[in-house]
Parts: sequence; structure tokens; C-alpha cells
Amino acid sequence: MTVDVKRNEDQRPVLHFTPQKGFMNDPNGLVYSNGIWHLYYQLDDRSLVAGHPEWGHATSNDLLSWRWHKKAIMAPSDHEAIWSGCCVVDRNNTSGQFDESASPDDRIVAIFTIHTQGHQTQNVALSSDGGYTFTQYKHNPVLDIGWAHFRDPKVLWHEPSNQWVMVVAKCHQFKVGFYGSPDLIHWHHLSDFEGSGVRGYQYEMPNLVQVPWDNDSDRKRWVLFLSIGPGAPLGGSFTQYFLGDFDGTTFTSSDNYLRTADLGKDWYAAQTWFDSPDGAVYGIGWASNWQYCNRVPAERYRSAMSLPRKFTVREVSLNVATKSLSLISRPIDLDNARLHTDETAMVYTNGSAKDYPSIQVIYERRLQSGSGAFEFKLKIRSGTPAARVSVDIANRSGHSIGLNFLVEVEGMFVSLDRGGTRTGSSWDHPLFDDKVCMWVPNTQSVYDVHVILDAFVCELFAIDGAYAFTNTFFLQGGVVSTFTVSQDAPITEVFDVYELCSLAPAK
Ligand SMILES: *[C@@H]1O[C@H](CO)[C@@H](O)[C@H](O)[C@H]1NC(C)=O
Ligand SMILES: *[C@@H]1O[C@H](CO)[C@@H](O)[C@H](O)[C@H]1NC(C)=O
Ligand SMILES: *[C@@H]1O[C@H](CO)[C@@H](O)[C@H](O)[C@H]1NC(C)=O
Ligand SMILES: *[C@@H]1O[C@H](CO)[C@@H](O)[C@H](O)[C@H]1NC(C)=O
Ligand SMILES: CC(=O)N[C@H]1CO[C@H](CO)[C@@H](O)[C@@H]1O
Repeated sequence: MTVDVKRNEDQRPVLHFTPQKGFMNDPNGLVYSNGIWHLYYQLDDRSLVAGHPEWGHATSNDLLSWRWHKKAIMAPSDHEAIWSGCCVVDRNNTSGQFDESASPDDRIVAIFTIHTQGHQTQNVALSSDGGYTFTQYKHNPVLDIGWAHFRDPKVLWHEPSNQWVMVVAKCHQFKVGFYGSPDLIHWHHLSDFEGSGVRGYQYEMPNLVQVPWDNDSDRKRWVLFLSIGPGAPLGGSFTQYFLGDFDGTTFTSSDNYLRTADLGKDWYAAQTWFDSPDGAVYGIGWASNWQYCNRVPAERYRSAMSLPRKFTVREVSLNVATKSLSLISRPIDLDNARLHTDETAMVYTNGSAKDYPSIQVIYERRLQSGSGAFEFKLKIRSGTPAARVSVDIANRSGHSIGLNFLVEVEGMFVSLDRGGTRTGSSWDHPLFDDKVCMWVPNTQSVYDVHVILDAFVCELFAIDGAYAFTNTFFLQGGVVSTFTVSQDAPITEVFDVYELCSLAPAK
């Protein structure tokens, strides 16, 4: 059933999921069952640009190494396409579609949009073998309101009201439709959520999930993720979220503040896994942006997913006077992918400001593995106004990107300078910003920063997951090989520098 698992060709990320070939966008059908994480995804394997998607399929035992499989859901004809959707496990046979031959954990139901010119409907496909092969339900569609832009169903089981609940985008009306069903087949309208956040051009990819509190997994908050594109404040596409209550019929947002799930340019269409173990919530985003996704350098495949993240919520200080409940994003544990070498040193820099007449290199590392993947952590002391920390990440010839941390009294600007990667490159795009920037307020004595680089994806997390910043960059002709940290005041600690390697997926 598996297809050739060739990895590590030129500039292919080692830990971020990429399709074997073709164009990939939204994550779909995220479901955990039988100890296996399933990742389906929008895939046009006949093209390197978005066009005629179907569902690609990969599985993982650890969310770090992925095994490609055959396409899971195929378009019935050339004028229909399989757009985004979700999967659930129908252990109780609520659909009435499973017989004794399928063990409860193998009863996977996919609910997704079929797109034709001017018409989008919600449809069901059934798998009795744990999500590897699907058969379309014979009385599709299961939900059709006659609209052209009605898509991306995400379904959860709502125990208190004993029903399946679907959230689905009424894209051009700027509503999230809520529908209920006893059996995944017959759906009735419950309510519409509207009137909050950024609208942009259209709504896409809603995702409703109950997220545990940090450090108190018994306490939970409903989170409604909602993707927008184009028209995001950062340019192009982005994912916002609302915190609120869901009573089985209506979602009520606790306030009208706009909350952004990731402040970078390249994290879209976020979805969470159905039935993640231990009541935890894991999710993933597409590490690209509709502004330029069809044009970035690519040969065999185009685009990657972010690393899977574990989501929680906690109060985060916005300034010294105000705290606000926020989504917390932490990348999955990379320990198994770390190459432990003697070079993994901790660097303390103390001394006084007069030791820094100008910017000085405090840490330099030549990466040995050639994987182009590594991570590091920084602790940057707050309260030294106008201090600067620069991280230069270069290939052997000096083609580089820079991460800059500009410390001010009120907070710190984190900026990624990815413009230099275009010097001498044949690739360019007017919307691929040279510099992307995030703000982190000064509400603690030290800013903690965790950066993971993998071929062309850079994910940065600050303040223990309170801020996430995901951006792509495209070095010409080779992955990064050197990593240099400098500063113009003694405020930085560099630690936990690890090269990362690909892991063979489990059989
Ligand atoms: C399955 O049945 C059990 C026992 O009746 C019930 O508690 C649970 O909510 C049901 N779950 C689903 C997904 O149908
Ligand atoms: C599932 O439900 C259908 C319809 O009620 C029934 O025919 C079938 O036997 C059930 N399967 C199992 C495993 O109980
Ligand atoms: C800097 O800090 C380290 C670790 O705390 C300490 O061992 C070292 O002596 C300090 N160096 C100076 C010059 O203060
Ligand atoms: C590194 O960057 C330079 C541009 O400075 C580029 O010409 C070169 O091909 C890149 N790759 C390698 C492996 O040096
Ligand atoms: C108050 C408390 O227990 N805080 C902990 C919450 O969880 C984070 C991450 O695991 C810890 O770093 C905190 O110490």
C-alpha cells in the first residue's frame, strides 16, 4: 500500500511534511485512530500549481516521520474536485454503514466538499480499513444548499447533546454554519456564527474544538479557528480564532477581539486531529500563503505543512496592566530527531555594555549533517532599550536569511529578513515580502525564543508558545550550513542548539 519513501533530496524538509509530488495545500481529514496519525491533504499530483485537488494521504506514529500512501479520495470525474474536509471515527456505527468486518477503530468516515463550477456540496465517504481506502456514500451529497461557495466541513462529536456537529464555511456570506446530525448522513441547521473578526474576501476552513487549559487539562475552552484569504491584515491568507462557548446549538464568542493563531506569513487553513489521545489537541497548518504559493521555487512538489502543534489556552499579558486568554502553540517534541553532539554547548554572555562598542559575534556553528534542519533557543533579557540580537543563517556561499530581535522599552520586534535569498536568484514575486515582523510585549524579565529551521520553513515560538511566527524562505542552491548569533549588548543566552535529522517512518 505504501509508495516509495524517498526523502532528503535537495532542500526537501526532513521533519515538515511534504507531498511526494504535485501541489499541496490545506490539511484535511486529520484523525487519530489505532495509534496512527492520519494526515490527508489537498493534492493535485498532476501539477505544481493549485488546480484540481483530491485527497493525498500520509500516516505517522510520532508526528515527526511520515509515510506516503496512495491517494485516499479521488475525484469521480474531471469536472468535479475533492476539496477540503475532515474525518471522524464512527466507532458506534451511528451511520449504520459498517458491518462486523470493520473493527470499531477502523470505521473512518470522511466528510468533504465536492466542488464543481458554481456549486459546492458536502459529501461522505466511508473506510472500513482504518482510513486507507474509501468508498463514496451512494446517496451523496449529504448537505446541499445550492450555493457556489459552501465548503470545508469539520465534524466533531458533541457528547452533551449526543450528536455530530459540523462547522462549515458560508464563505462569501461571512458566516460559519453549524449543522447537527445523529448519523453523519442527515444534517439539520443549528445556527450561524457571524459578526466577529476579519472578513477579507471569504471564510474558509472553520474548525471547532475544545482546548484544554495549560497546566489544567480538565478545564477546557471552545476555540473556533477560521481561515481568511485573501484580505488578511498581514497580506494574503491567515488563520484567526475565537474563544467562546458552544452549547450544542450556538457558538458564542466571549469577546470581539481579533486573535491571530500565527503571526507569520505562512500558516494557513489550520485544522486539529479528531480524537487526539489524552484529550490533548494537536493541529497543523499549511506553511504557505495564497499570495505566492503557486510561484515559489519548486521542482517535484510544492509546499510543506507546519510541524504539528499541541494547543492549549492560558492568560497571556498584553502589557503590564492587561492579560488576555490566548491560544498557546507548542511544536511537538523533537527529541527523537536531535543529533546529540559535543557541540551542543550552552553559551552565556554576561559582561557589561561597555564590552560591546559594536555588534559582536557570540556564537557560531557550522552545521555538519547537511540536512538543513536545526533548532536553537534564545533567552533575551528585556529592559535594555535599543539593543539588537541578530541571527544569521547562511549556506556555504553566504546566501543568507537573518532573524533580528530589536529590544525596546515596551517590547521586542522579531523580524525575519528573507529578501537576501533572492540575490542572484531567478525567482522573484512582488508579494513575497523581504521582511516579516512580529511584536512581543515586554511583560517578563526574559523573552524565551525557540526557532526551528527545516530546509525552507522557519517556525519561531516565543513566551512559551504565546506567540507563533511561521515563514518560508528559499535559499538558492543549497540548504543552510552556518548559524551565527551576534549582539550589541550583553543580553542573550544561546542554548539547546541541535541539528535535526529525518527519521525513518515506522512500518
Ligand atoms: C458511542 O456510544 C457510547 C455509549 O452509548 C456513548 O457514550 C458515546 O458518546 C458514543 N459516541 C459516539 C461518537 O457515537
Ligand atoms: C451498523 O448498522 C447497520 C444499520 O442499522 C446494521 O445493518 C449493521 O449490522 C450495523 N453494524 C454493526 C457492526 O453493528
Ligand atoms: C558568566 O556567566 C557564567 C555562567 O553563569 C559564569 O560561569 C561566568 O563566570 C560569567 N563570566 C563573567 C565574565 O562574569
Ligand atoms: C549559496 O548562496 C549563493 C549566493 O550567495 C549561491 O550562489 C549558491 O549557489 C548557494 N549554494 C551553495 C551550495 O553554496
Ligand atoms: C504554574 C505552572 O505550573 N506553570 C507551568 C505550566 O506549564 C509550563 C509548561 O509545561 C511550565 O513551564 C510552567 O512552569
